[in-house]
Amino acid sequence: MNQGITIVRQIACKTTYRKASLRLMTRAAEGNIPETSAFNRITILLMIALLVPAAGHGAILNARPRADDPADHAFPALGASAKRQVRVEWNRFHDHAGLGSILAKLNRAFPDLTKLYSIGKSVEGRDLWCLEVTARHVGNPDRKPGMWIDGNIHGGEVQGGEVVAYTAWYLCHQYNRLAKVTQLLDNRVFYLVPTINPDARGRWLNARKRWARSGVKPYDNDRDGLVDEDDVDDLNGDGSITMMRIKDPNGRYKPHPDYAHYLMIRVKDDEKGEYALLGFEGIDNDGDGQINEDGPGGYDPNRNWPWDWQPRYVQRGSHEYPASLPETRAVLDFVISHPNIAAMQSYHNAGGMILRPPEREGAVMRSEDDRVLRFIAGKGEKMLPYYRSMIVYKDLYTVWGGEKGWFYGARGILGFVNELWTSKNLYRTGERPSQEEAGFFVEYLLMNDGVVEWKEFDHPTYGKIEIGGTKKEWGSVPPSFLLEEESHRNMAFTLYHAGMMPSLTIREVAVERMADGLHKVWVTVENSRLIPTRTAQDIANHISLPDIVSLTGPCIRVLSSGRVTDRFFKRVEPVKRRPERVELDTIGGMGAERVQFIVAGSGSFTVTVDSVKGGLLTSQCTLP
Ligand SMILES: [Ca+2]
Ligand SMILES: [Ca+2]
Ligand SMILES: [Ca+2]
Ligand SMILES: [Ca+2]
Ligand SMILES: [Zn+2]
Repeated sequence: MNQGITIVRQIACKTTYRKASLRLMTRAAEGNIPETSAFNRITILLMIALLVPAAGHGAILNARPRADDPADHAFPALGASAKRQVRVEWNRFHDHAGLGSILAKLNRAFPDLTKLYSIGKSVEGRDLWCLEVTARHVGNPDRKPGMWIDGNIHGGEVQGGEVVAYTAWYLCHQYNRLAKVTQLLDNRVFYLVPTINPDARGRWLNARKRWARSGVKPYDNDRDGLVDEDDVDDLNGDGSITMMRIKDPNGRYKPHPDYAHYLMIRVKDDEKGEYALLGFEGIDNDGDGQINEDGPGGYDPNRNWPWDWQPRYVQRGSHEYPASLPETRAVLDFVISHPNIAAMQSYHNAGGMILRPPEREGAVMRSEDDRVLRFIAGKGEKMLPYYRSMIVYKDLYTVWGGEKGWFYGARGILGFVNELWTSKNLYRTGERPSQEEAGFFVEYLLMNDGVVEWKEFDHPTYGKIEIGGTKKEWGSVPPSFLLEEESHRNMAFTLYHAGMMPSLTIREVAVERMADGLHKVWVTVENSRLIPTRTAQDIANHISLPDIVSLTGPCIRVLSSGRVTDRFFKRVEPVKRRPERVELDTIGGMGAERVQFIVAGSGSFTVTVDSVKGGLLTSQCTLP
């Protein structure tokens, strides 16, 4: 019989592998192999040769790799170290408690680099957690140039939270490993607040709300005297708010022929439709003849800032008055009490934009400041594929009372809003994908994850309808496997920006002997970064205190002093009173300022540079 073939068939099945080989071994040992053709005999001998070692160590056949943590056996790809004191999966979204626990773990693992506190509370009493990250043992953290970074002011724009938390995680783990990060934390302080709208973040993530731009302070959107009385409803109870449609021969929609399970398209102008769309899942909860007209909140936290604020008849969503929301108020108080903040970054989504003020036509933006912002944004365009550097009012739309407008206008702080994620990243062709290309992505790369198949439902108002379509996660946030990339690239842009905050050194203290026992002391203070200690907006409006260069010594008296306006012709603009200190408007980006003191006396003296946004520096010298 055809024994050889039988055996081959048996060993193809893992579980019978050992049995077959043992049976064969036994038969071979007994010399009991049946007569077969020469071909089969060779096959059998070959099989025996292959099976002998396996039979001799039967245990190997049941062996499995140890099921310990693969991370313990992992090698780092470039970009992040293998040593991860705090392990976080960066391919998912965390709720407020999740983000908080990441910060708490970082704080516990890196006490020398972090301080964790709440800057205030949300409407529902959630803490706005801030992780302060800096090398706490190097210099005074409060005197380092600071960068404010927040995310998620619009509750549904969740990935901003992940980018900020990733930034905290990355900075902590790369300190003392990458020189660039070490330098940043030695010389700068980061105020990282992953979410400044935790209530609505939670609603988007957990309650499956479709839109959660607003915070959750009760608000009567339709002015009927009832507050938040008609939110969307998860009618089919699947945990997601999707769309409603109704069969209608006069409707203007039909299912896409190739992606019918999720994509509805408009029919051609001369084509008959099959369906009418009825908006998001919901019923008329209050019987006013409208569906989903007044959900929780219903304002826009990014229109509530006390700069260029306008009431709701000019700016929709601005809420009752500037900073009427506790979250806005908490950020304002923090920023005002931290005048060392010299840069800001806020994360929204989506669209792939690096947005800078002005936010309305005619609003202030001084050309010196714009030049700096433009340069930094230009770097960002190279770091962030398909992101574009844009001006809010010109390239997007008008915003009254926006956050970054306030940072610049009221505080003189340069900053950006990044609109995270662009669908151009689905295929990286630089083109926005067509409906069909998006459908292809959903079907073949996401295996239809995020799609709810259309199913019939009996609606109290509409009658027989269908519910289905895509879940909220499709479209404005990246899929899991692209989320970490988005976080890293945006963080890298922000760290570049942080690196451009002023960096001061007392380059030179030159002493020159004069007549009558007097000395002339020249101090050169250098700013080796792009951002000035005080922006043009700051100087023009006296927002922060001027930079002060002073000279003191136990046996020294300063007779006169001034800013050197021309170092070659030695022109000096003298100070009128208190000659021991010279006030400077700013120390420009990639530039230097010189100050002259005429002093009497002898012995040691100290030169101090006290810059609100540039830090506190001293230099000890002695008169010859
Ligand atoms: Ca209402
Ligand atoms: Ca409302
Ligand atoms: Ca549903
Ligand atoms: Ca209603
Ligand atoms: Zn937004």
